[in-house]
Amino acid sequence: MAIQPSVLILNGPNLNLLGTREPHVYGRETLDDVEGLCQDEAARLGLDIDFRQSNHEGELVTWIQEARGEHDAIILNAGAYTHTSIAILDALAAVDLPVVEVHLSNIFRREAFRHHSYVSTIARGVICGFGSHGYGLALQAVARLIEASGRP
Ligand code: CA2
Repeated sequence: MAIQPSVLILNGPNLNLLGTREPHVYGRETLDDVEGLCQDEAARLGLDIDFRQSNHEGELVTWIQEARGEHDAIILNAGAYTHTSIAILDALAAVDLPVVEVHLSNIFRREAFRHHSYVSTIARGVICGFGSHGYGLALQAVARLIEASGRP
């Protein structure tokens, strides 16, 4: 049986707090709920996923570097590092995998400092403002990108 394509889903700082505070901005679901949603959608699409969260920029950089040869695409909600981290941008450029950027909130309806994203400068596409549903949409997008790349 063929091995299924694998997608690394990375979540940045403070996303471990999902469902505990600011439900009007980020919804009521926990990060475990989001992982469950991703598992269901990935099974439907025939993808394997590796779902992780870190509050540390360097750990996210290391995981992105290690994705080479291990995964076929990356879905990234880099949290606040979206707006600040050239290190994460450089790691994404080095790993040379398709990247889909996700945000729970619509960053363009929020403070001006959230309107710029370093991740967007390298992402194949960006999904924001649809809450946890955005992760499912991102999985659909990477499934298409992987298929279009001709991966067996
Ligand atoms: O909308 C998103 O997904 C964000 O990536 C979330 C980040 C924010 O800095 C970005 O601008 C947009 C913040 C994540 C913080 O998550 C919390 C969840 C619950 C309670 C407190 C923080």
